Amino acid sequence: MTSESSITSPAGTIRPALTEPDKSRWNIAGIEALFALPFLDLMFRAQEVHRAHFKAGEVQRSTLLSIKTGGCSEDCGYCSQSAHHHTGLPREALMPPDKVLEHARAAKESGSSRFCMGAAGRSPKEKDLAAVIEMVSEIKKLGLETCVTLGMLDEEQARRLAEAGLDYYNHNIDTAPEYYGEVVTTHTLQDRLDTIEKVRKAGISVCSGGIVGMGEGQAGRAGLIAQLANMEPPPESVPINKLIAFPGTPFAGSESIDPFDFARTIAVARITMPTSFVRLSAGREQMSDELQALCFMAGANSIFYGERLLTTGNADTDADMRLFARLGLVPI
Ligand code: SAM
Ligand code: DTB
Ligand code: SF4
Repeated sequence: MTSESSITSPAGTIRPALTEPDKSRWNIAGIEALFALPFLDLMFRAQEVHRAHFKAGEVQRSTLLSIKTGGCSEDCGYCSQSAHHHTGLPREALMPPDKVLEHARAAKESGSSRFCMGAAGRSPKEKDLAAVIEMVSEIKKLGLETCVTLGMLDEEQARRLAEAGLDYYNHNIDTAPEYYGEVVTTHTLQDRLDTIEKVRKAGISVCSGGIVGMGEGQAGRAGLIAQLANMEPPPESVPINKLIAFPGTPFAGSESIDPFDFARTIAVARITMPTSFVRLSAGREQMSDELQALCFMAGANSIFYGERLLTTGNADTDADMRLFARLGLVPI
């Protein structure tokens, strides 16, 4: 529950004063009120919260690699890797550990602090999990943090990953509870929450966020953020992805989200999850430098760094470092 009262902003306009939540519970109305703030007020609030919890300007970098691509049994409407859609994406078996390690070394060299490995699929097969466990322990030796995203896990699988030293497990809730069934039908939001719970119990940090730009509207974005912010505790890492409208997927024709609404989503994530890293994730390649700068202003303090995401391109690393220099951002 948020506490609200009316105060006069320095500019003289009346705006709701939304304090940080009591006992870390946020209700939808409180989150919608944040979205409804005048843009500059919202940005100001997000900066205040950001600076109270993080060093301003420091941005963490994670490099992503698809270690098993395509042919997925699930029907997530945004995903190029679902076998339900006709995206023409070639299916690739699990990448051998030595090749994954080569990519991890290159990521370390480029300055990334975390190496994230993504595998398509509803849940990992035993043979693949054993290989991923080997990858995690080898990559840890390079001095990189590790993150994997392998779909749904059972308790034993989560325990084994934790034992290998896995730092983060990525499992996005993707959209608001009310909108989930419009996006995926082969599993439920509750399935995703159950896996997150098992990951948390195993002692692995949680990376969970969502996608905006799938026609969810502001109410949908508020629902997504409420679900994340009310986790106890909220995910340590919160990726906010801008839909990459992949040809052949049901969401290919989605209308692009207004850039200011995208920045608003980042700001609301920052305010409601003050101690989480908020990652400006998919979609950066299509964003202007100015929109990215606004997102950093809004409290984003992490990016995917490297030429590729999973099946699509990412912003160029040289361009990223030029942008960091122009903005005085400090890569960590
Ligand atoms: N199969 C695993 C899973 O579903 O968790 C891991 C891979 S899945 C591709 C990881 C996340 O990537 C999704 O949950 C979604 O948030 C994001 N993603 C996938 N396709 C995307 C797209 N076209 N645009 C933006 N984000 C996307
Ligand atoms: C996340 O939230 N975004 C990443 C990562 N976690 C696994 C994936 C983005 C995928 C973008 C579309 C693609 O490259 O296939
Ligand atoms: Fe499969 Fe994950 Fe893509 Fe859904 S998001 S279709 S589970 S790879």
